[in-house]
Amino acid sequence: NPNKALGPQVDYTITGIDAGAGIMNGTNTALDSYGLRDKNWQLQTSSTAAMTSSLGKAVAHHEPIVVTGWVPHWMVSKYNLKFLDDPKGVYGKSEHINTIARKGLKNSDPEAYTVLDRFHWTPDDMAKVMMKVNEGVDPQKAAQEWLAENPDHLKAWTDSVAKVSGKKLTLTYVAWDSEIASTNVVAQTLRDVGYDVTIRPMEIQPLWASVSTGAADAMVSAWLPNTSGKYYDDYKGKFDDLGANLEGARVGLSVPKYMSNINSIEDLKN
Ligand code: PBE
Repeated sequence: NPNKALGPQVDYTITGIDAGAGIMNGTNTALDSYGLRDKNWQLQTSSTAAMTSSLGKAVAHHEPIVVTGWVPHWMVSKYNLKFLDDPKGVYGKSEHINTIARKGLKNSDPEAYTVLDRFHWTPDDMAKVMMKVNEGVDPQKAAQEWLAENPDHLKAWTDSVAKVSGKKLTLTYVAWDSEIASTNVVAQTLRDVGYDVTIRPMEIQPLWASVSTGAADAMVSAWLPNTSGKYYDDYKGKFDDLGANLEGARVGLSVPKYMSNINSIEDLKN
């Protein structure tokens, strides 16, 4: 019922994801900055899978729901979501995703370094791989399929890079849908050059520690400047920042478009 206050209809709850995600920190800040805590709003910790499942149920019944949302992600098109305006700028404007390598990779593995340095794609590209995985395709297979469908990208990233034979390389990532997609695509590209690539999922803090200590070779999961900014600052000077592999990402609070009266985070207070 769009004429009834939203809070009681959703138990004053924002449905979130895993506790370590940057978007959860951002949302806790938003609860304070917008005075939502005083109005009994709370952020529920869960996982991306549990959140998108709740979202799917709410949308099926045309019920209100407020979630932590971001792009690129298939949930936006599948469930027809909109971002709530953030007049206080808690979540920042747009985010980019950077590639971070261990110090010394450039010298020990110039071929891998070159591929990682060149790796760059668009939110649309990433969304296509995510969509395949969401439809049930194994992530490695989805990456292989996408590369076969996008030979120009594979060529641009590997052109005139010398082949190596079975050198070992470890990429770390957090098992968010976006990073499952990007990490598998980069791993597959590096395999094309002859690397024996292992990808290893972990929590966000160990992810940054892994490349900063040299335990892992690289990762392509650095959402910046806000979302992973704390880790970037904590480990600064201990890794090589190869720059953005994707621009035009965004994080914030999202609701289905049918919630026509809710357009700003401020509207949650009414
Ligand atoms: N995310 C997806 C992550 C980064 C990738 C937006 C859920 C986060 O730290 O919030």
